[in-house]
Amino acid sequence: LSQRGKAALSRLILYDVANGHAQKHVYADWPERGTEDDEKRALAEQIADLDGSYPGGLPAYLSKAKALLKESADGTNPFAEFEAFVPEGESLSYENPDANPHTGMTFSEAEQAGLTGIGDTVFVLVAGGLGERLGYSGIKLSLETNLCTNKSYLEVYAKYIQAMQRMAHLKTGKDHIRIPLVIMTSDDTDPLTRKLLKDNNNFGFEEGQVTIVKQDKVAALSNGNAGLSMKSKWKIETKPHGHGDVHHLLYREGLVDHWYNQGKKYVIFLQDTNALVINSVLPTLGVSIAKGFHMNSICIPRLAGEAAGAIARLEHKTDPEKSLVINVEYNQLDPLLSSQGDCKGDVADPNTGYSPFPGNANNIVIEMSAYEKTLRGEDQGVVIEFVNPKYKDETRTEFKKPTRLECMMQDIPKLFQKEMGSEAKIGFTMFDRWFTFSPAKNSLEAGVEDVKRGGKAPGTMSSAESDKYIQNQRKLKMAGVDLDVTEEKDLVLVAGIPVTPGPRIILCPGFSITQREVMHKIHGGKITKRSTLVLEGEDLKVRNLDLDGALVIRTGHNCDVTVDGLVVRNKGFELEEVTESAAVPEEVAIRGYTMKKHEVVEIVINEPGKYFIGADGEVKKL
Ligand code: UPG
Repeated sequence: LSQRGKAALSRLILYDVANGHAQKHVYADWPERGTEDDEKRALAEQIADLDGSYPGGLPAYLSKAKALLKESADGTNPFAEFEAFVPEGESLSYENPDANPHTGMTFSEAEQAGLTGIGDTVFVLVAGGLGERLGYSGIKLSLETNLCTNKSYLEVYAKYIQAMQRMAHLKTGKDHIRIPLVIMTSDDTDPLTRKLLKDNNNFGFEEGQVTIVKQDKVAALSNGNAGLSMKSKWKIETKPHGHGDVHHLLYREGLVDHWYNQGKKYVIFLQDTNALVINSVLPTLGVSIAKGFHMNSICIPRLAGEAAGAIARLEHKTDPEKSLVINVEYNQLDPLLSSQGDCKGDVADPNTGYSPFPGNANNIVIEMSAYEKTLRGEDQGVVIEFVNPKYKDETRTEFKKPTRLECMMQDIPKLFQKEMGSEAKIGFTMFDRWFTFSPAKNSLEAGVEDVKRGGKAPGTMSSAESDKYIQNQRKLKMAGVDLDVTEEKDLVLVAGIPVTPGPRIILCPGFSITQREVMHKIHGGKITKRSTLVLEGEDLKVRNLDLDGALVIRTGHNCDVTVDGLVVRNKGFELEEVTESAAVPEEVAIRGYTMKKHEVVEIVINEPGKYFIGADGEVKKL
């Protein structure tokens, strides 16, 4: 055995001998020297890897697991000492011109406040999860957000961050603003994430601007004594540890320290498949700056029973110092609310139709100095873990399948509280659902079942795409364009999922992010329901457009383009439902349709200059 293998194995044996021999099956009864030596070596190396990647090593992992598994078997209620209340937070609505009473800012002012700070931020994209629920075997970041531009989730986030650099420069006058992006991958997603970046020239990021950190899996456990689960005689089974790994990883890799020393002010956490969230980042940051929040979670009205966590104020029954505002995960909310208050569980408030608790979009804005200080604490960013075994029967002794410790990134408030006490300012900001939240998480089949049961948020690839169009309909409507905004009653079923009949509108991040920009760049005009419109270009203005068909306008850097009175008539694009899902690639099957591009007017201008496009669509250089 290698030195490190031998050392790690000895540590495991010493721990196990003193703690009940739950791991004997791993190291006892090894055949004598000369037999299966390579296998022994490989196992010892794996033990050393597991030991090295967990703070405190494998013994720390196993003893935590044993304690948590005992609590789980005993049916201990993790919230026994707390009572859950609906917390008070900030709220902002794109369509509401009034100021938020707490911050004194309107929606647009919050965006502009966010712009003053966005150049000093860092983005972290947690993307270690596999699309198991989605029924997709590739990486979720590679999925197309919509079939008009075919841009992937990763490309949308990348272009958004790059647009933020440009806008931060315009707002602050600072030159060469570079916003770093960290992507957390796992063994399941790492090679394909790297390939996606490489195949697309890093989506326009500069050399060194994107960092990939990979989370490690943890050992799987086969019984209530935290016995290690063996995949084979010489291999320990491993499983993902959850997105909570991100904090310790950023700390361990020295990134937080580095950013702090560079003067970066905020870290913004994104998830893999919610393209709408980029709308809410700037105003949330604006609120964080105005209120001095150390942590600010993006929230939306939550549907009762939805697979989205709830932000709750947990009041400790005896020690107010321990009370905190934190996410209660969706699988824990119903048991918690069934044992407290009116004991009705996770049900809707009849007045609003939503859960009274804000829904957690799980996009978090964290202030850097508080983050750095917290991560330097004894837990080193290791957030509290939990265990969620599925038991074979009521005796709660045997598992249906091996389990493991898990952790979630939104549990960081507990560490803030530990390191900063009552100084920690934890808040959240609520936005409209249409504006902020429509992730692609579920397979088409699961989505269809949900819709049949009356569900309003199937969370499929198709509902995510449809919600993206609807969001842009609403933005253009507000900018004075005559078009139909799809309401719930107008949705049409495609492959069993209610989607917008159109118009399908994509405003690329490079075209507009802020309300001020949309209002400035778009003016008047009309768009029919069957139409498709794609706008991309930092200095593109579209006035009095008359669209019945498909139109794509893309303009490059330093191209000042005004379109006024353009009339477009063509066959446009059309959705075609897939009837035989077995015969099409997985990414088509999970959506349930393809986009037939019959006819389109495409205007592409890349040569710097000033241009005008009138009714006939002719491009005139001025
Ligand atoms: N992820 C990792 N590593 C893991 C597991 C997940 O990076 O080991 C990533 C994953 O790629 C995704 C994110 O973490 O970007 C969230 O994972 P997902 O499986 O989509 O989470 P959910 O169980 O749907 O729940 C999360 C939050 C919940 C919130 C919801 C909003 O835990 O509180 O309401 O996302 O979509």
